[in-house]
Amino acid sequence: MSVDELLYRSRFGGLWTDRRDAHDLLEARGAANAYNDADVELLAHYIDHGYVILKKVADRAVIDEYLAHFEAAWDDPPERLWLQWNQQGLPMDRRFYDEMAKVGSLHLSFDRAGELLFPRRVLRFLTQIYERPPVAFQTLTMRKGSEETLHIDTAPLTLTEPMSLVGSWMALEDVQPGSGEFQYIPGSHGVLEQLHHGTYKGHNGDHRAAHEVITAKRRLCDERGLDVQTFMAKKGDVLIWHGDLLHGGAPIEDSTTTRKSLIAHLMPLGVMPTFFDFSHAGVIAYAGGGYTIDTHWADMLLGPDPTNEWLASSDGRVTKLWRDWVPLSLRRRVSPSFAARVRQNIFIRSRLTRRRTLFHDYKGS
Ligand SMILES: O=C(O)CCC(=O)C(=O)O
Repeated sequence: MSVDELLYRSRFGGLWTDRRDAHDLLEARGAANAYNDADVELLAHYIDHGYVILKKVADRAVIDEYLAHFEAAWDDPPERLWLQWNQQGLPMDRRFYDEMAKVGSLHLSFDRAGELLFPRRVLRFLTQIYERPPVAFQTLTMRKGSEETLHIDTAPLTLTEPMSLVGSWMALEDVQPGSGEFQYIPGSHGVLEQLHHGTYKGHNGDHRAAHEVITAKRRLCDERGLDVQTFMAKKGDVLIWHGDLLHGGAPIEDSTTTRKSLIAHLMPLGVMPTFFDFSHAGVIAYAGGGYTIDTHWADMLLGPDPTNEWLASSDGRVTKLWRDWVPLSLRRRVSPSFAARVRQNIFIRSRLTRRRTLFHDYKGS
């Protein structure tokens, strides 16, 4: 057994909250007044159960503004806005208004995105587990429940530090019973780690291997008596979950209901997603704290337009850190199946943007 395996539950290391001695660290830090009592309680809960619920943390006025922006986007979408529907990436279109569609990174065109994604208590908690500033690398905004089967995010959303992945789910309205509530299995992050083909943290597009990992994880949860819980959230409540926590959306029993929600997928500053070629993306700092990846990387290639809404909504600092930071060797080390998936994604994306020529440099690497 390697030193890392002794120190961490995962063979891929993790945050300090993933260490086997996390409770000792927490106790020592609490005693040194690094955290207040409420912090200690939340952090201990996160270590043991792999999630925390922060009630009424988001400003309702900001949520209402975001919902108005979301509503308007169906008829007049911001440039390049896309959605996921039925496993496909498609341009935003009102045809999907009443469907189970996930709208990607709408926050980039929203003036108050920093306030929405990083309410004070959310920012505090993320900064405590990361010990670095948090970065939202992707958001998904939904009108309806996803009916997504229980899964773990570390499988599709690979990062240079795979175990630093965290999700946040915000209720944009009070959740109604039967609306396809967000579900999760407390403690499922802590069962014996299951890897794809016994080796990979990410599934790299191999859905059969992903299914095997989920099935094995669920069996381990059953053996431990870990049960599915439902998040009956009120507007403005946020649930933050560990990348290895099983979660998903319950079946929709009442199709007349909406379940407006916002997911952010997060990592610490300095980490890099590897499930997609983000090497041209910049990072935007929000005035109140926290960052986002600017996924309008095509704009970065062409030169950012300072009048862009997304740029105006930040404090104006757009850094090329991302591009400079990524070692060029990284892209040469990806497995063939991962590279194939990247190319497939690039093709889908390029059909959306009709700018295929922008990607020739990746293919050449
Ligand atoms: O909001 C939900 O229903 C869960 C969605 C989810 O986990 C996902 O999009 O990966």
